[in-house]
Amino acid sequence: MGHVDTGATAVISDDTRRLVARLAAADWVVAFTGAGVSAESGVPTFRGTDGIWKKFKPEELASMDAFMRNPSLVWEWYAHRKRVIAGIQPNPGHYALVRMEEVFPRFALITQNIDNLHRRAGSRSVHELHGNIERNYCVSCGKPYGNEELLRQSETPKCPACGGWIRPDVVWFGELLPEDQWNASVRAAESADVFLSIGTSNVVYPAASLPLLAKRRGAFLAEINAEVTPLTDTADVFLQGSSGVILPDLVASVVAARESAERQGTPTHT
Ligand code: BV8
Ligand code: ZN
Repeated sequence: MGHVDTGATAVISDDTRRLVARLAAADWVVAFTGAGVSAESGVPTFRGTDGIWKKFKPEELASMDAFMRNPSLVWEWYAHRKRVIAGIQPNPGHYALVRMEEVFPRFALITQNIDNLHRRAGSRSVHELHGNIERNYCVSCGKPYGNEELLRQSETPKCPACGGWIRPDVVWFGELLPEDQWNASVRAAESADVFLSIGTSNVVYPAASLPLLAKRRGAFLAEINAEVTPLTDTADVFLQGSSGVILPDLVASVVAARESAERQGTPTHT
């Protein structure tokens, strides 16, 4: 971790040292994120103490059946999340991932988050596995709609073109993931030198199969998370803590390691 002169020497764990060394020599790096990355921005997670799924059952709100059963209830729930997300900012964890895109020759960011905070922070190559809460479309004619006009309406919005219900462009349980985003994510996982699983409980599929695929294909698998998950035993290293604290330090150490490798003329990546 970047050496902070507090008089006390920052204790660098062995896992961190190994990850910095791997990242310093990496050509292809993939980051895979979940709600934990946005927690420090104020976005409630799903399974955390005040998690969304503690209050509501996923199948009651995040499924087509639920929407068809009660469009207003489901829309109101997403309208509430849209307003919360519109009022918050990315955190240092998001910005560290933007920096990674500049540091590594090849980098991909795969996210389960629908909050658009990675893009708002400046990340460019973002694969959105579960959609984006800033987009909407008509379930009947597919016409796209932005949040602006819809959130102004008091009642549950209907499509002016065909009268169909308008839904958020997110992936609900039982629905297939967007093919282009999924295929690009599989390709990235298969070619990664280092695969970082960050702020996710790794329980929702098929997303949670990506870290396992990367490991099977020889990637060095690192997990950065506030608590252990079903993936922790499979990971080569586990950095426990807050992504908004760990990621900026990690990037600073990797940049320092790559620069000193460059100065010694040792190739930074194989
Ligand atoms: C599908 C969008 C094909 C909507 C979401 C195989 C086995 C078992 C079940 C299945 C399976 N295959 C399919 C299923 C069913 C289902 C599934 O996986 N169910 C689970 C619950 C068992 N999957 C599906 O339905 C998928 N579709 O399979 O289609 C198909 C089609 C027809 C018929 C059959 C199959 C679609 C899944 C996508 C659903 N949509 N989101 C919305 O958001 O409203 S999922 C949603 O929940 C998120 O996108 C995310 O994926 C998931 C939440 O997980 P996380 O993001 O990880 O958040 P969580 O709170 O759980 O964890 C946060 C972690 O961060 C914690 O560990 C915490 O410790 C840590 N943390 C907290 N703060 C910090 C931190 N870490 C670091 N720093 C911090 N500051
Ligand atoms: Zn329509």
